[in-house]
Amino acid sequence: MIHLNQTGYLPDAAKIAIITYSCDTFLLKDSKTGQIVYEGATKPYNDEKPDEASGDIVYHADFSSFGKEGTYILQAGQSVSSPFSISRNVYSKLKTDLIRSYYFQRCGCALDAAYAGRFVHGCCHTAPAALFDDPSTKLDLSGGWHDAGDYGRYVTAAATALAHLLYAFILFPDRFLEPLNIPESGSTTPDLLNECRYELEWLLKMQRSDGGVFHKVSTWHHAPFVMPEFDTAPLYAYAVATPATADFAAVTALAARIFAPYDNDFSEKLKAASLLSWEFLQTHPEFIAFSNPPGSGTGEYGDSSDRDERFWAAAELFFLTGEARFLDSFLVLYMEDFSKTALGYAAVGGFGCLSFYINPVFAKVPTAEDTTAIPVALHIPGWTDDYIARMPELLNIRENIRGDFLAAAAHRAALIPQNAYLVAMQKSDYCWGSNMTLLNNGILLILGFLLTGNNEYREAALSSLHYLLGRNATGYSYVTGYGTRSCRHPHMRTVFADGIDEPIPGFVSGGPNAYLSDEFGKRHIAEGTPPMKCYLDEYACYSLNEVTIYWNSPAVFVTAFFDAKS
Ligand code: 9MR
Ligand code: ZN
Repeated sequence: MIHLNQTGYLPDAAKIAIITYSCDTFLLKDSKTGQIVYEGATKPYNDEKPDEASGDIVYHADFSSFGKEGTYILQAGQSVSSPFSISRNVYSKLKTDLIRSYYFQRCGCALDAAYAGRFVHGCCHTAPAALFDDPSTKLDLSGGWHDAGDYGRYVTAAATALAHLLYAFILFPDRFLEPLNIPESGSTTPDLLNECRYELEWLLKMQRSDGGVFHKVSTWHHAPFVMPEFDTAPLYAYAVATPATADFAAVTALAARIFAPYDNDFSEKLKAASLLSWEFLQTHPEFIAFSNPPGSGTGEYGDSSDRDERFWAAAELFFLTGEARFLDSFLVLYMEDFSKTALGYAAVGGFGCLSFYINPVFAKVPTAEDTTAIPVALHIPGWTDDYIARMPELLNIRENIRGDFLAAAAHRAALIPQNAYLVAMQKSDYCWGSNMTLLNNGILLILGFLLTGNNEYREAALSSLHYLLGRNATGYSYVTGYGTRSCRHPHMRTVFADGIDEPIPGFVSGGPNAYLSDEFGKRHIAEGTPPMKCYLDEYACYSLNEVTIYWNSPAVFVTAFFDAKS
């Protein structure tokens, strides 16, 4: 087969297709006219030795120097590739659909045909939730986004998705100006923020009056494969936990800062909620973990520490309020031993560092010559003379943060030439939700580029998109609706039950998982299958083919970065 990015390539970027059979030359043809536009020789990868991650012996067809916009197919021997585009806007529509996926995950309302087209659903999950420890107490926890293929709503997962989306907005605000055709479109607030607000309004309901935050609201077991309005089992507000509480404090502070110019009242509400959760964390310095009550079966989202979540909250509250107590906590926690580059749902240290690094109090004015300056255009209060005196100390921390991000980017970039599919992944990365690792690597590589101006990092980041969109050993594009061979049967209740053949477009599948954690996968994937091939496009495969809000969000970050308008 010929594996390439089935959506396509930017004109100025490297363009390499991967061929899994022996051939010497290849042709690039205009997909409509059949006219040959480019010819080249293939290059055997690694002396025709099988690749560890995929098991494949491959040949690379490099047509990087061809940059004319159009739609093409690549032919090598008798086989032809999927058609793909070369265009400056090649990721625009994809970016929009990746963001619109959040509208399709809205809970607590009906999806209207005006916005959802064929993919409507009725109003769901509006019944009050019973407090798990005291079921006679009922709470309104309606709203927010369904987490994934299931209908649970989980705070740490929500905070992660919001973090990817909101930091992308801070870094590249000009990529989020197009209307998304959601109910709030037409307001003066960018639609990405309107969509995030839907989640934030729900998040605010998850806070208890003492500032503690419920870990999740869900039924006792996952629903059967029915549309959400038919999932009427009782809802529970599960226990308060400190990772959820600290994530809540972090992301509401971040959102308060971002929403201030658009809606001051909402911003103030977010700020007050964030401060209240911070107070809870101060009176509960101990780690309050969450684990599923015995016999229950919805998502657990366990964690082994809350130090990184507290760290992220301290960073955001410092930049929101300018108060020294938050800076002091941030500096103490920074010295502790947790990943400073992780951007996941259990490890969030990277969000705290990113927040600190990109804050405008440190930013230089960007110029054409100096690509290391990061453009940020948000209002930040509280920068006083005291901090100017502490600047050398802060700049020192910032330099360390830069070093950590660069080390992570360099480590990831170095993996690319070591595997046949030229992706920044190692064997152990092919676990449940491997596409999140893939896309978070894309973010780290984008940061590598922004911090150095080194184009190799930009190319390396693109390799994550190429893999996601088809240049991988299964040949699937892991985004529904994108590519001629994209996944069509994601483990997603709405997509299964809506009676429509096509999946809703714009959802990222979890991707290959060598640990095969679901029954169908275990039965149908042979032992010893190389990790990159441990994938099936099957509804039953929740450990290979589910979707989640925090797998779409790093994809939004990466596509938004590459969707530059100039
Ligand atoms: O994404 C999560 C993955 O990293 C874990 O290995 C897995 C098992 O604990 O859970 C995944 O999260 C699922 C969550 O628990 C419930 N909603 C769907 C999520 C994706 O499969
Ligand atoms: Zn719902």
